[in-house]
Amino acid sequence: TLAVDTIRQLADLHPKPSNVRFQYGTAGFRTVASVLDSVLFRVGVLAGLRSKKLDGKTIGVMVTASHNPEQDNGVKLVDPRGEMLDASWETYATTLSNAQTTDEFVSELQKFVEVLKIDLSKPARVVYARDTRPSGEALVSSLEDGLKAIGAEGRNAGVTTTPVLHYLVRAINTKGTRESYGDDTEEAYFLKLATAFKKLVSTRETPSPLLIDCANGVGAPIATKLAEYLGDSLTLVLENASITTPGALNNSCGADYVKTAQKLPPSLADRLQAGQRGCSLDGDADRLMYFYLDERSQFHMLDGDKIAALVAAFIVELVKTAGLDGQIKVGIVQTAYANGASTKYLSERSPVKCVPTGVKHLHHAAEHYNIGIYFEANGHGTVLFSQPTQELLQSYEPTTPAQSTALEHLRNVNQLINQTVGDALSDMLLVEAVLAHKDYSGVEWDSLYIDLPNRQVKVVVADRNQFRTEDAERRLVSPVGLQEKINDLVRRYEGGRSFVRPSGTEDVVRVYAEASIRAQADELAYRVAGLVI
Ligand code: NG1
Ligand code: ZN
Repeated sequence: TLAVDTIRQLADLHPKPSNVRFQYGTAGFRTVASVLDSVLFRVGVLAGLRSKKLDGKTIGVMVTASHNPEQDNGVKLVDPRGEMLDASWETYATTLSNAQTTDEFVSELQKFVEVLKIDLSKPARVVYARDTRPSGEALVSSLEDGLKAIGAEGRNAGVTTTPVLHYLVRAINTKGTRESYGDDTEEAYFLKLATAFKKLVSTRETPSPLLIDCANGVGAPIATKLAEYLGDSLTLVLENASITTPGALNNSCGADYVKTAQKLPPSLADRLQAGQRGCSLDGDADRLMYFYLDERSQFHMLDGDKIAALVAAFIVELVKTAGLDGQIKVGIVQTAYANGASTKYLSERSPVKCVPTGVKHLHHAAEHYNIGIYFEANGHGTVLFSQPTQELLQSYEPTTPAQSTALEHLRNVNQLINQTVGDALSDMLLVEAVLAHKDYSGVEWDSLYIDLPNRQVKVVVADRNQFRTEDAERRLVSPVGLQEKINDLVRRYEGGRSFVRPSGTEDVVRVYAEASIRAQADELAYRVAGLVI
């Protein structure tokens, strides 16, 4: 049975604020940090139950609010293979977080244990980490109270990136098995990435230094450590690495700023040389945006779609050169936010599937391919090699030197890419490796295809739940009649495309529009926004 007295005592220390409704959304719980104390406690308890339910497998908990402002925080759970929490448990998380009193909380817990048939005698193990947010330390101690309440064994992975935490979860749970993912330490993660990268670029010229905008977040200390492992193979120049300056996190910098403003962070204005490659991480280093300035100091952005195009072309070519194109099918997964030009480019090379926003949708769709490549336009993405494909890469016997080299590269890409979740640093090394192989600068990469001008706007509405979509969020079914009005507008714009959907992470509705001409894309976005209000 549950240790009800202990749970009560500890739960009383973390009362739920009244008048707040929590929701476990696409990125877990995420809101202003000051109201999250009870949520963290309860997530601790829930993580313990999840672990017990899965026979003591280790569950991950990440405390972060990613690209959100510094005063926000959040928490999400990671399942044993390093993937997002199973969707059916999201509802339990929401219910538990909204229990108004300790009594209500305890009775909800008892209900779960019964309904889900959780064997409480099983062990519970949880590994957790946080980003650099000042609110993180106190929230982690609330989480620890939750673990204590349910009797879970906790392992504190300290201040690290979301992808490192996902790596650790998978490494812990696959230790000593055929699917072993590596040692369960941060050092092993760095070594795995750096070793694969060095092998991939060993025959290439050393790339010129890469500037990294760390968003003044946890990417800074982690990239600093990674740089030591990379040695001379790649020089990283870290900018926006002030993790203790109040208010600096994600402020006019980072991957989300670059993607939405479509601008160079002002802090980099005299840091980035013309022609030099630069990239931005977000606040927990799971998103990556590249960019460069041309000779006229014009800013060019290379987003998640451009990364997908670069990586997909490389992998498809390697598979073919290795003589494996009959056996390995490569597929791409995107969302409605993918630039229309990227979808066109990619579908000429591989099957492309469109799924609703949110990593779990992309990840699951990508699992259906032998090699599944997914990237959100905002720079979150990865490449998944199915288990049989990984085994094939190990056992395959090449018949020519060219096949042998391509096979070796594929094996190294498989090691380099973080297959649990989008990982800005792992993705960055993959991009650098491909650029080195292709002898591409930002200019050649950028010219794979020309982005259609596009604009995203947020609209604050009375109730975003009124907005419901179908067809991978490309069409509204509610409010009734609105989609027809959007269609009428879109028809008037050359190359026009627009869609509206409720955000899963903010209390807003998002409008996306693209058109052949910049001014038209902007105008279409604002006019559709006008329909939504
Ligand atoms: P919402 O707020 O549901 O649009 C945003 C991003 C997603 C995803 C999640 C999780 C856009 C348009 N949306 O979701 O792609 O990254 O945050 O962080 O970028
Ligand atoms: Zn993030």
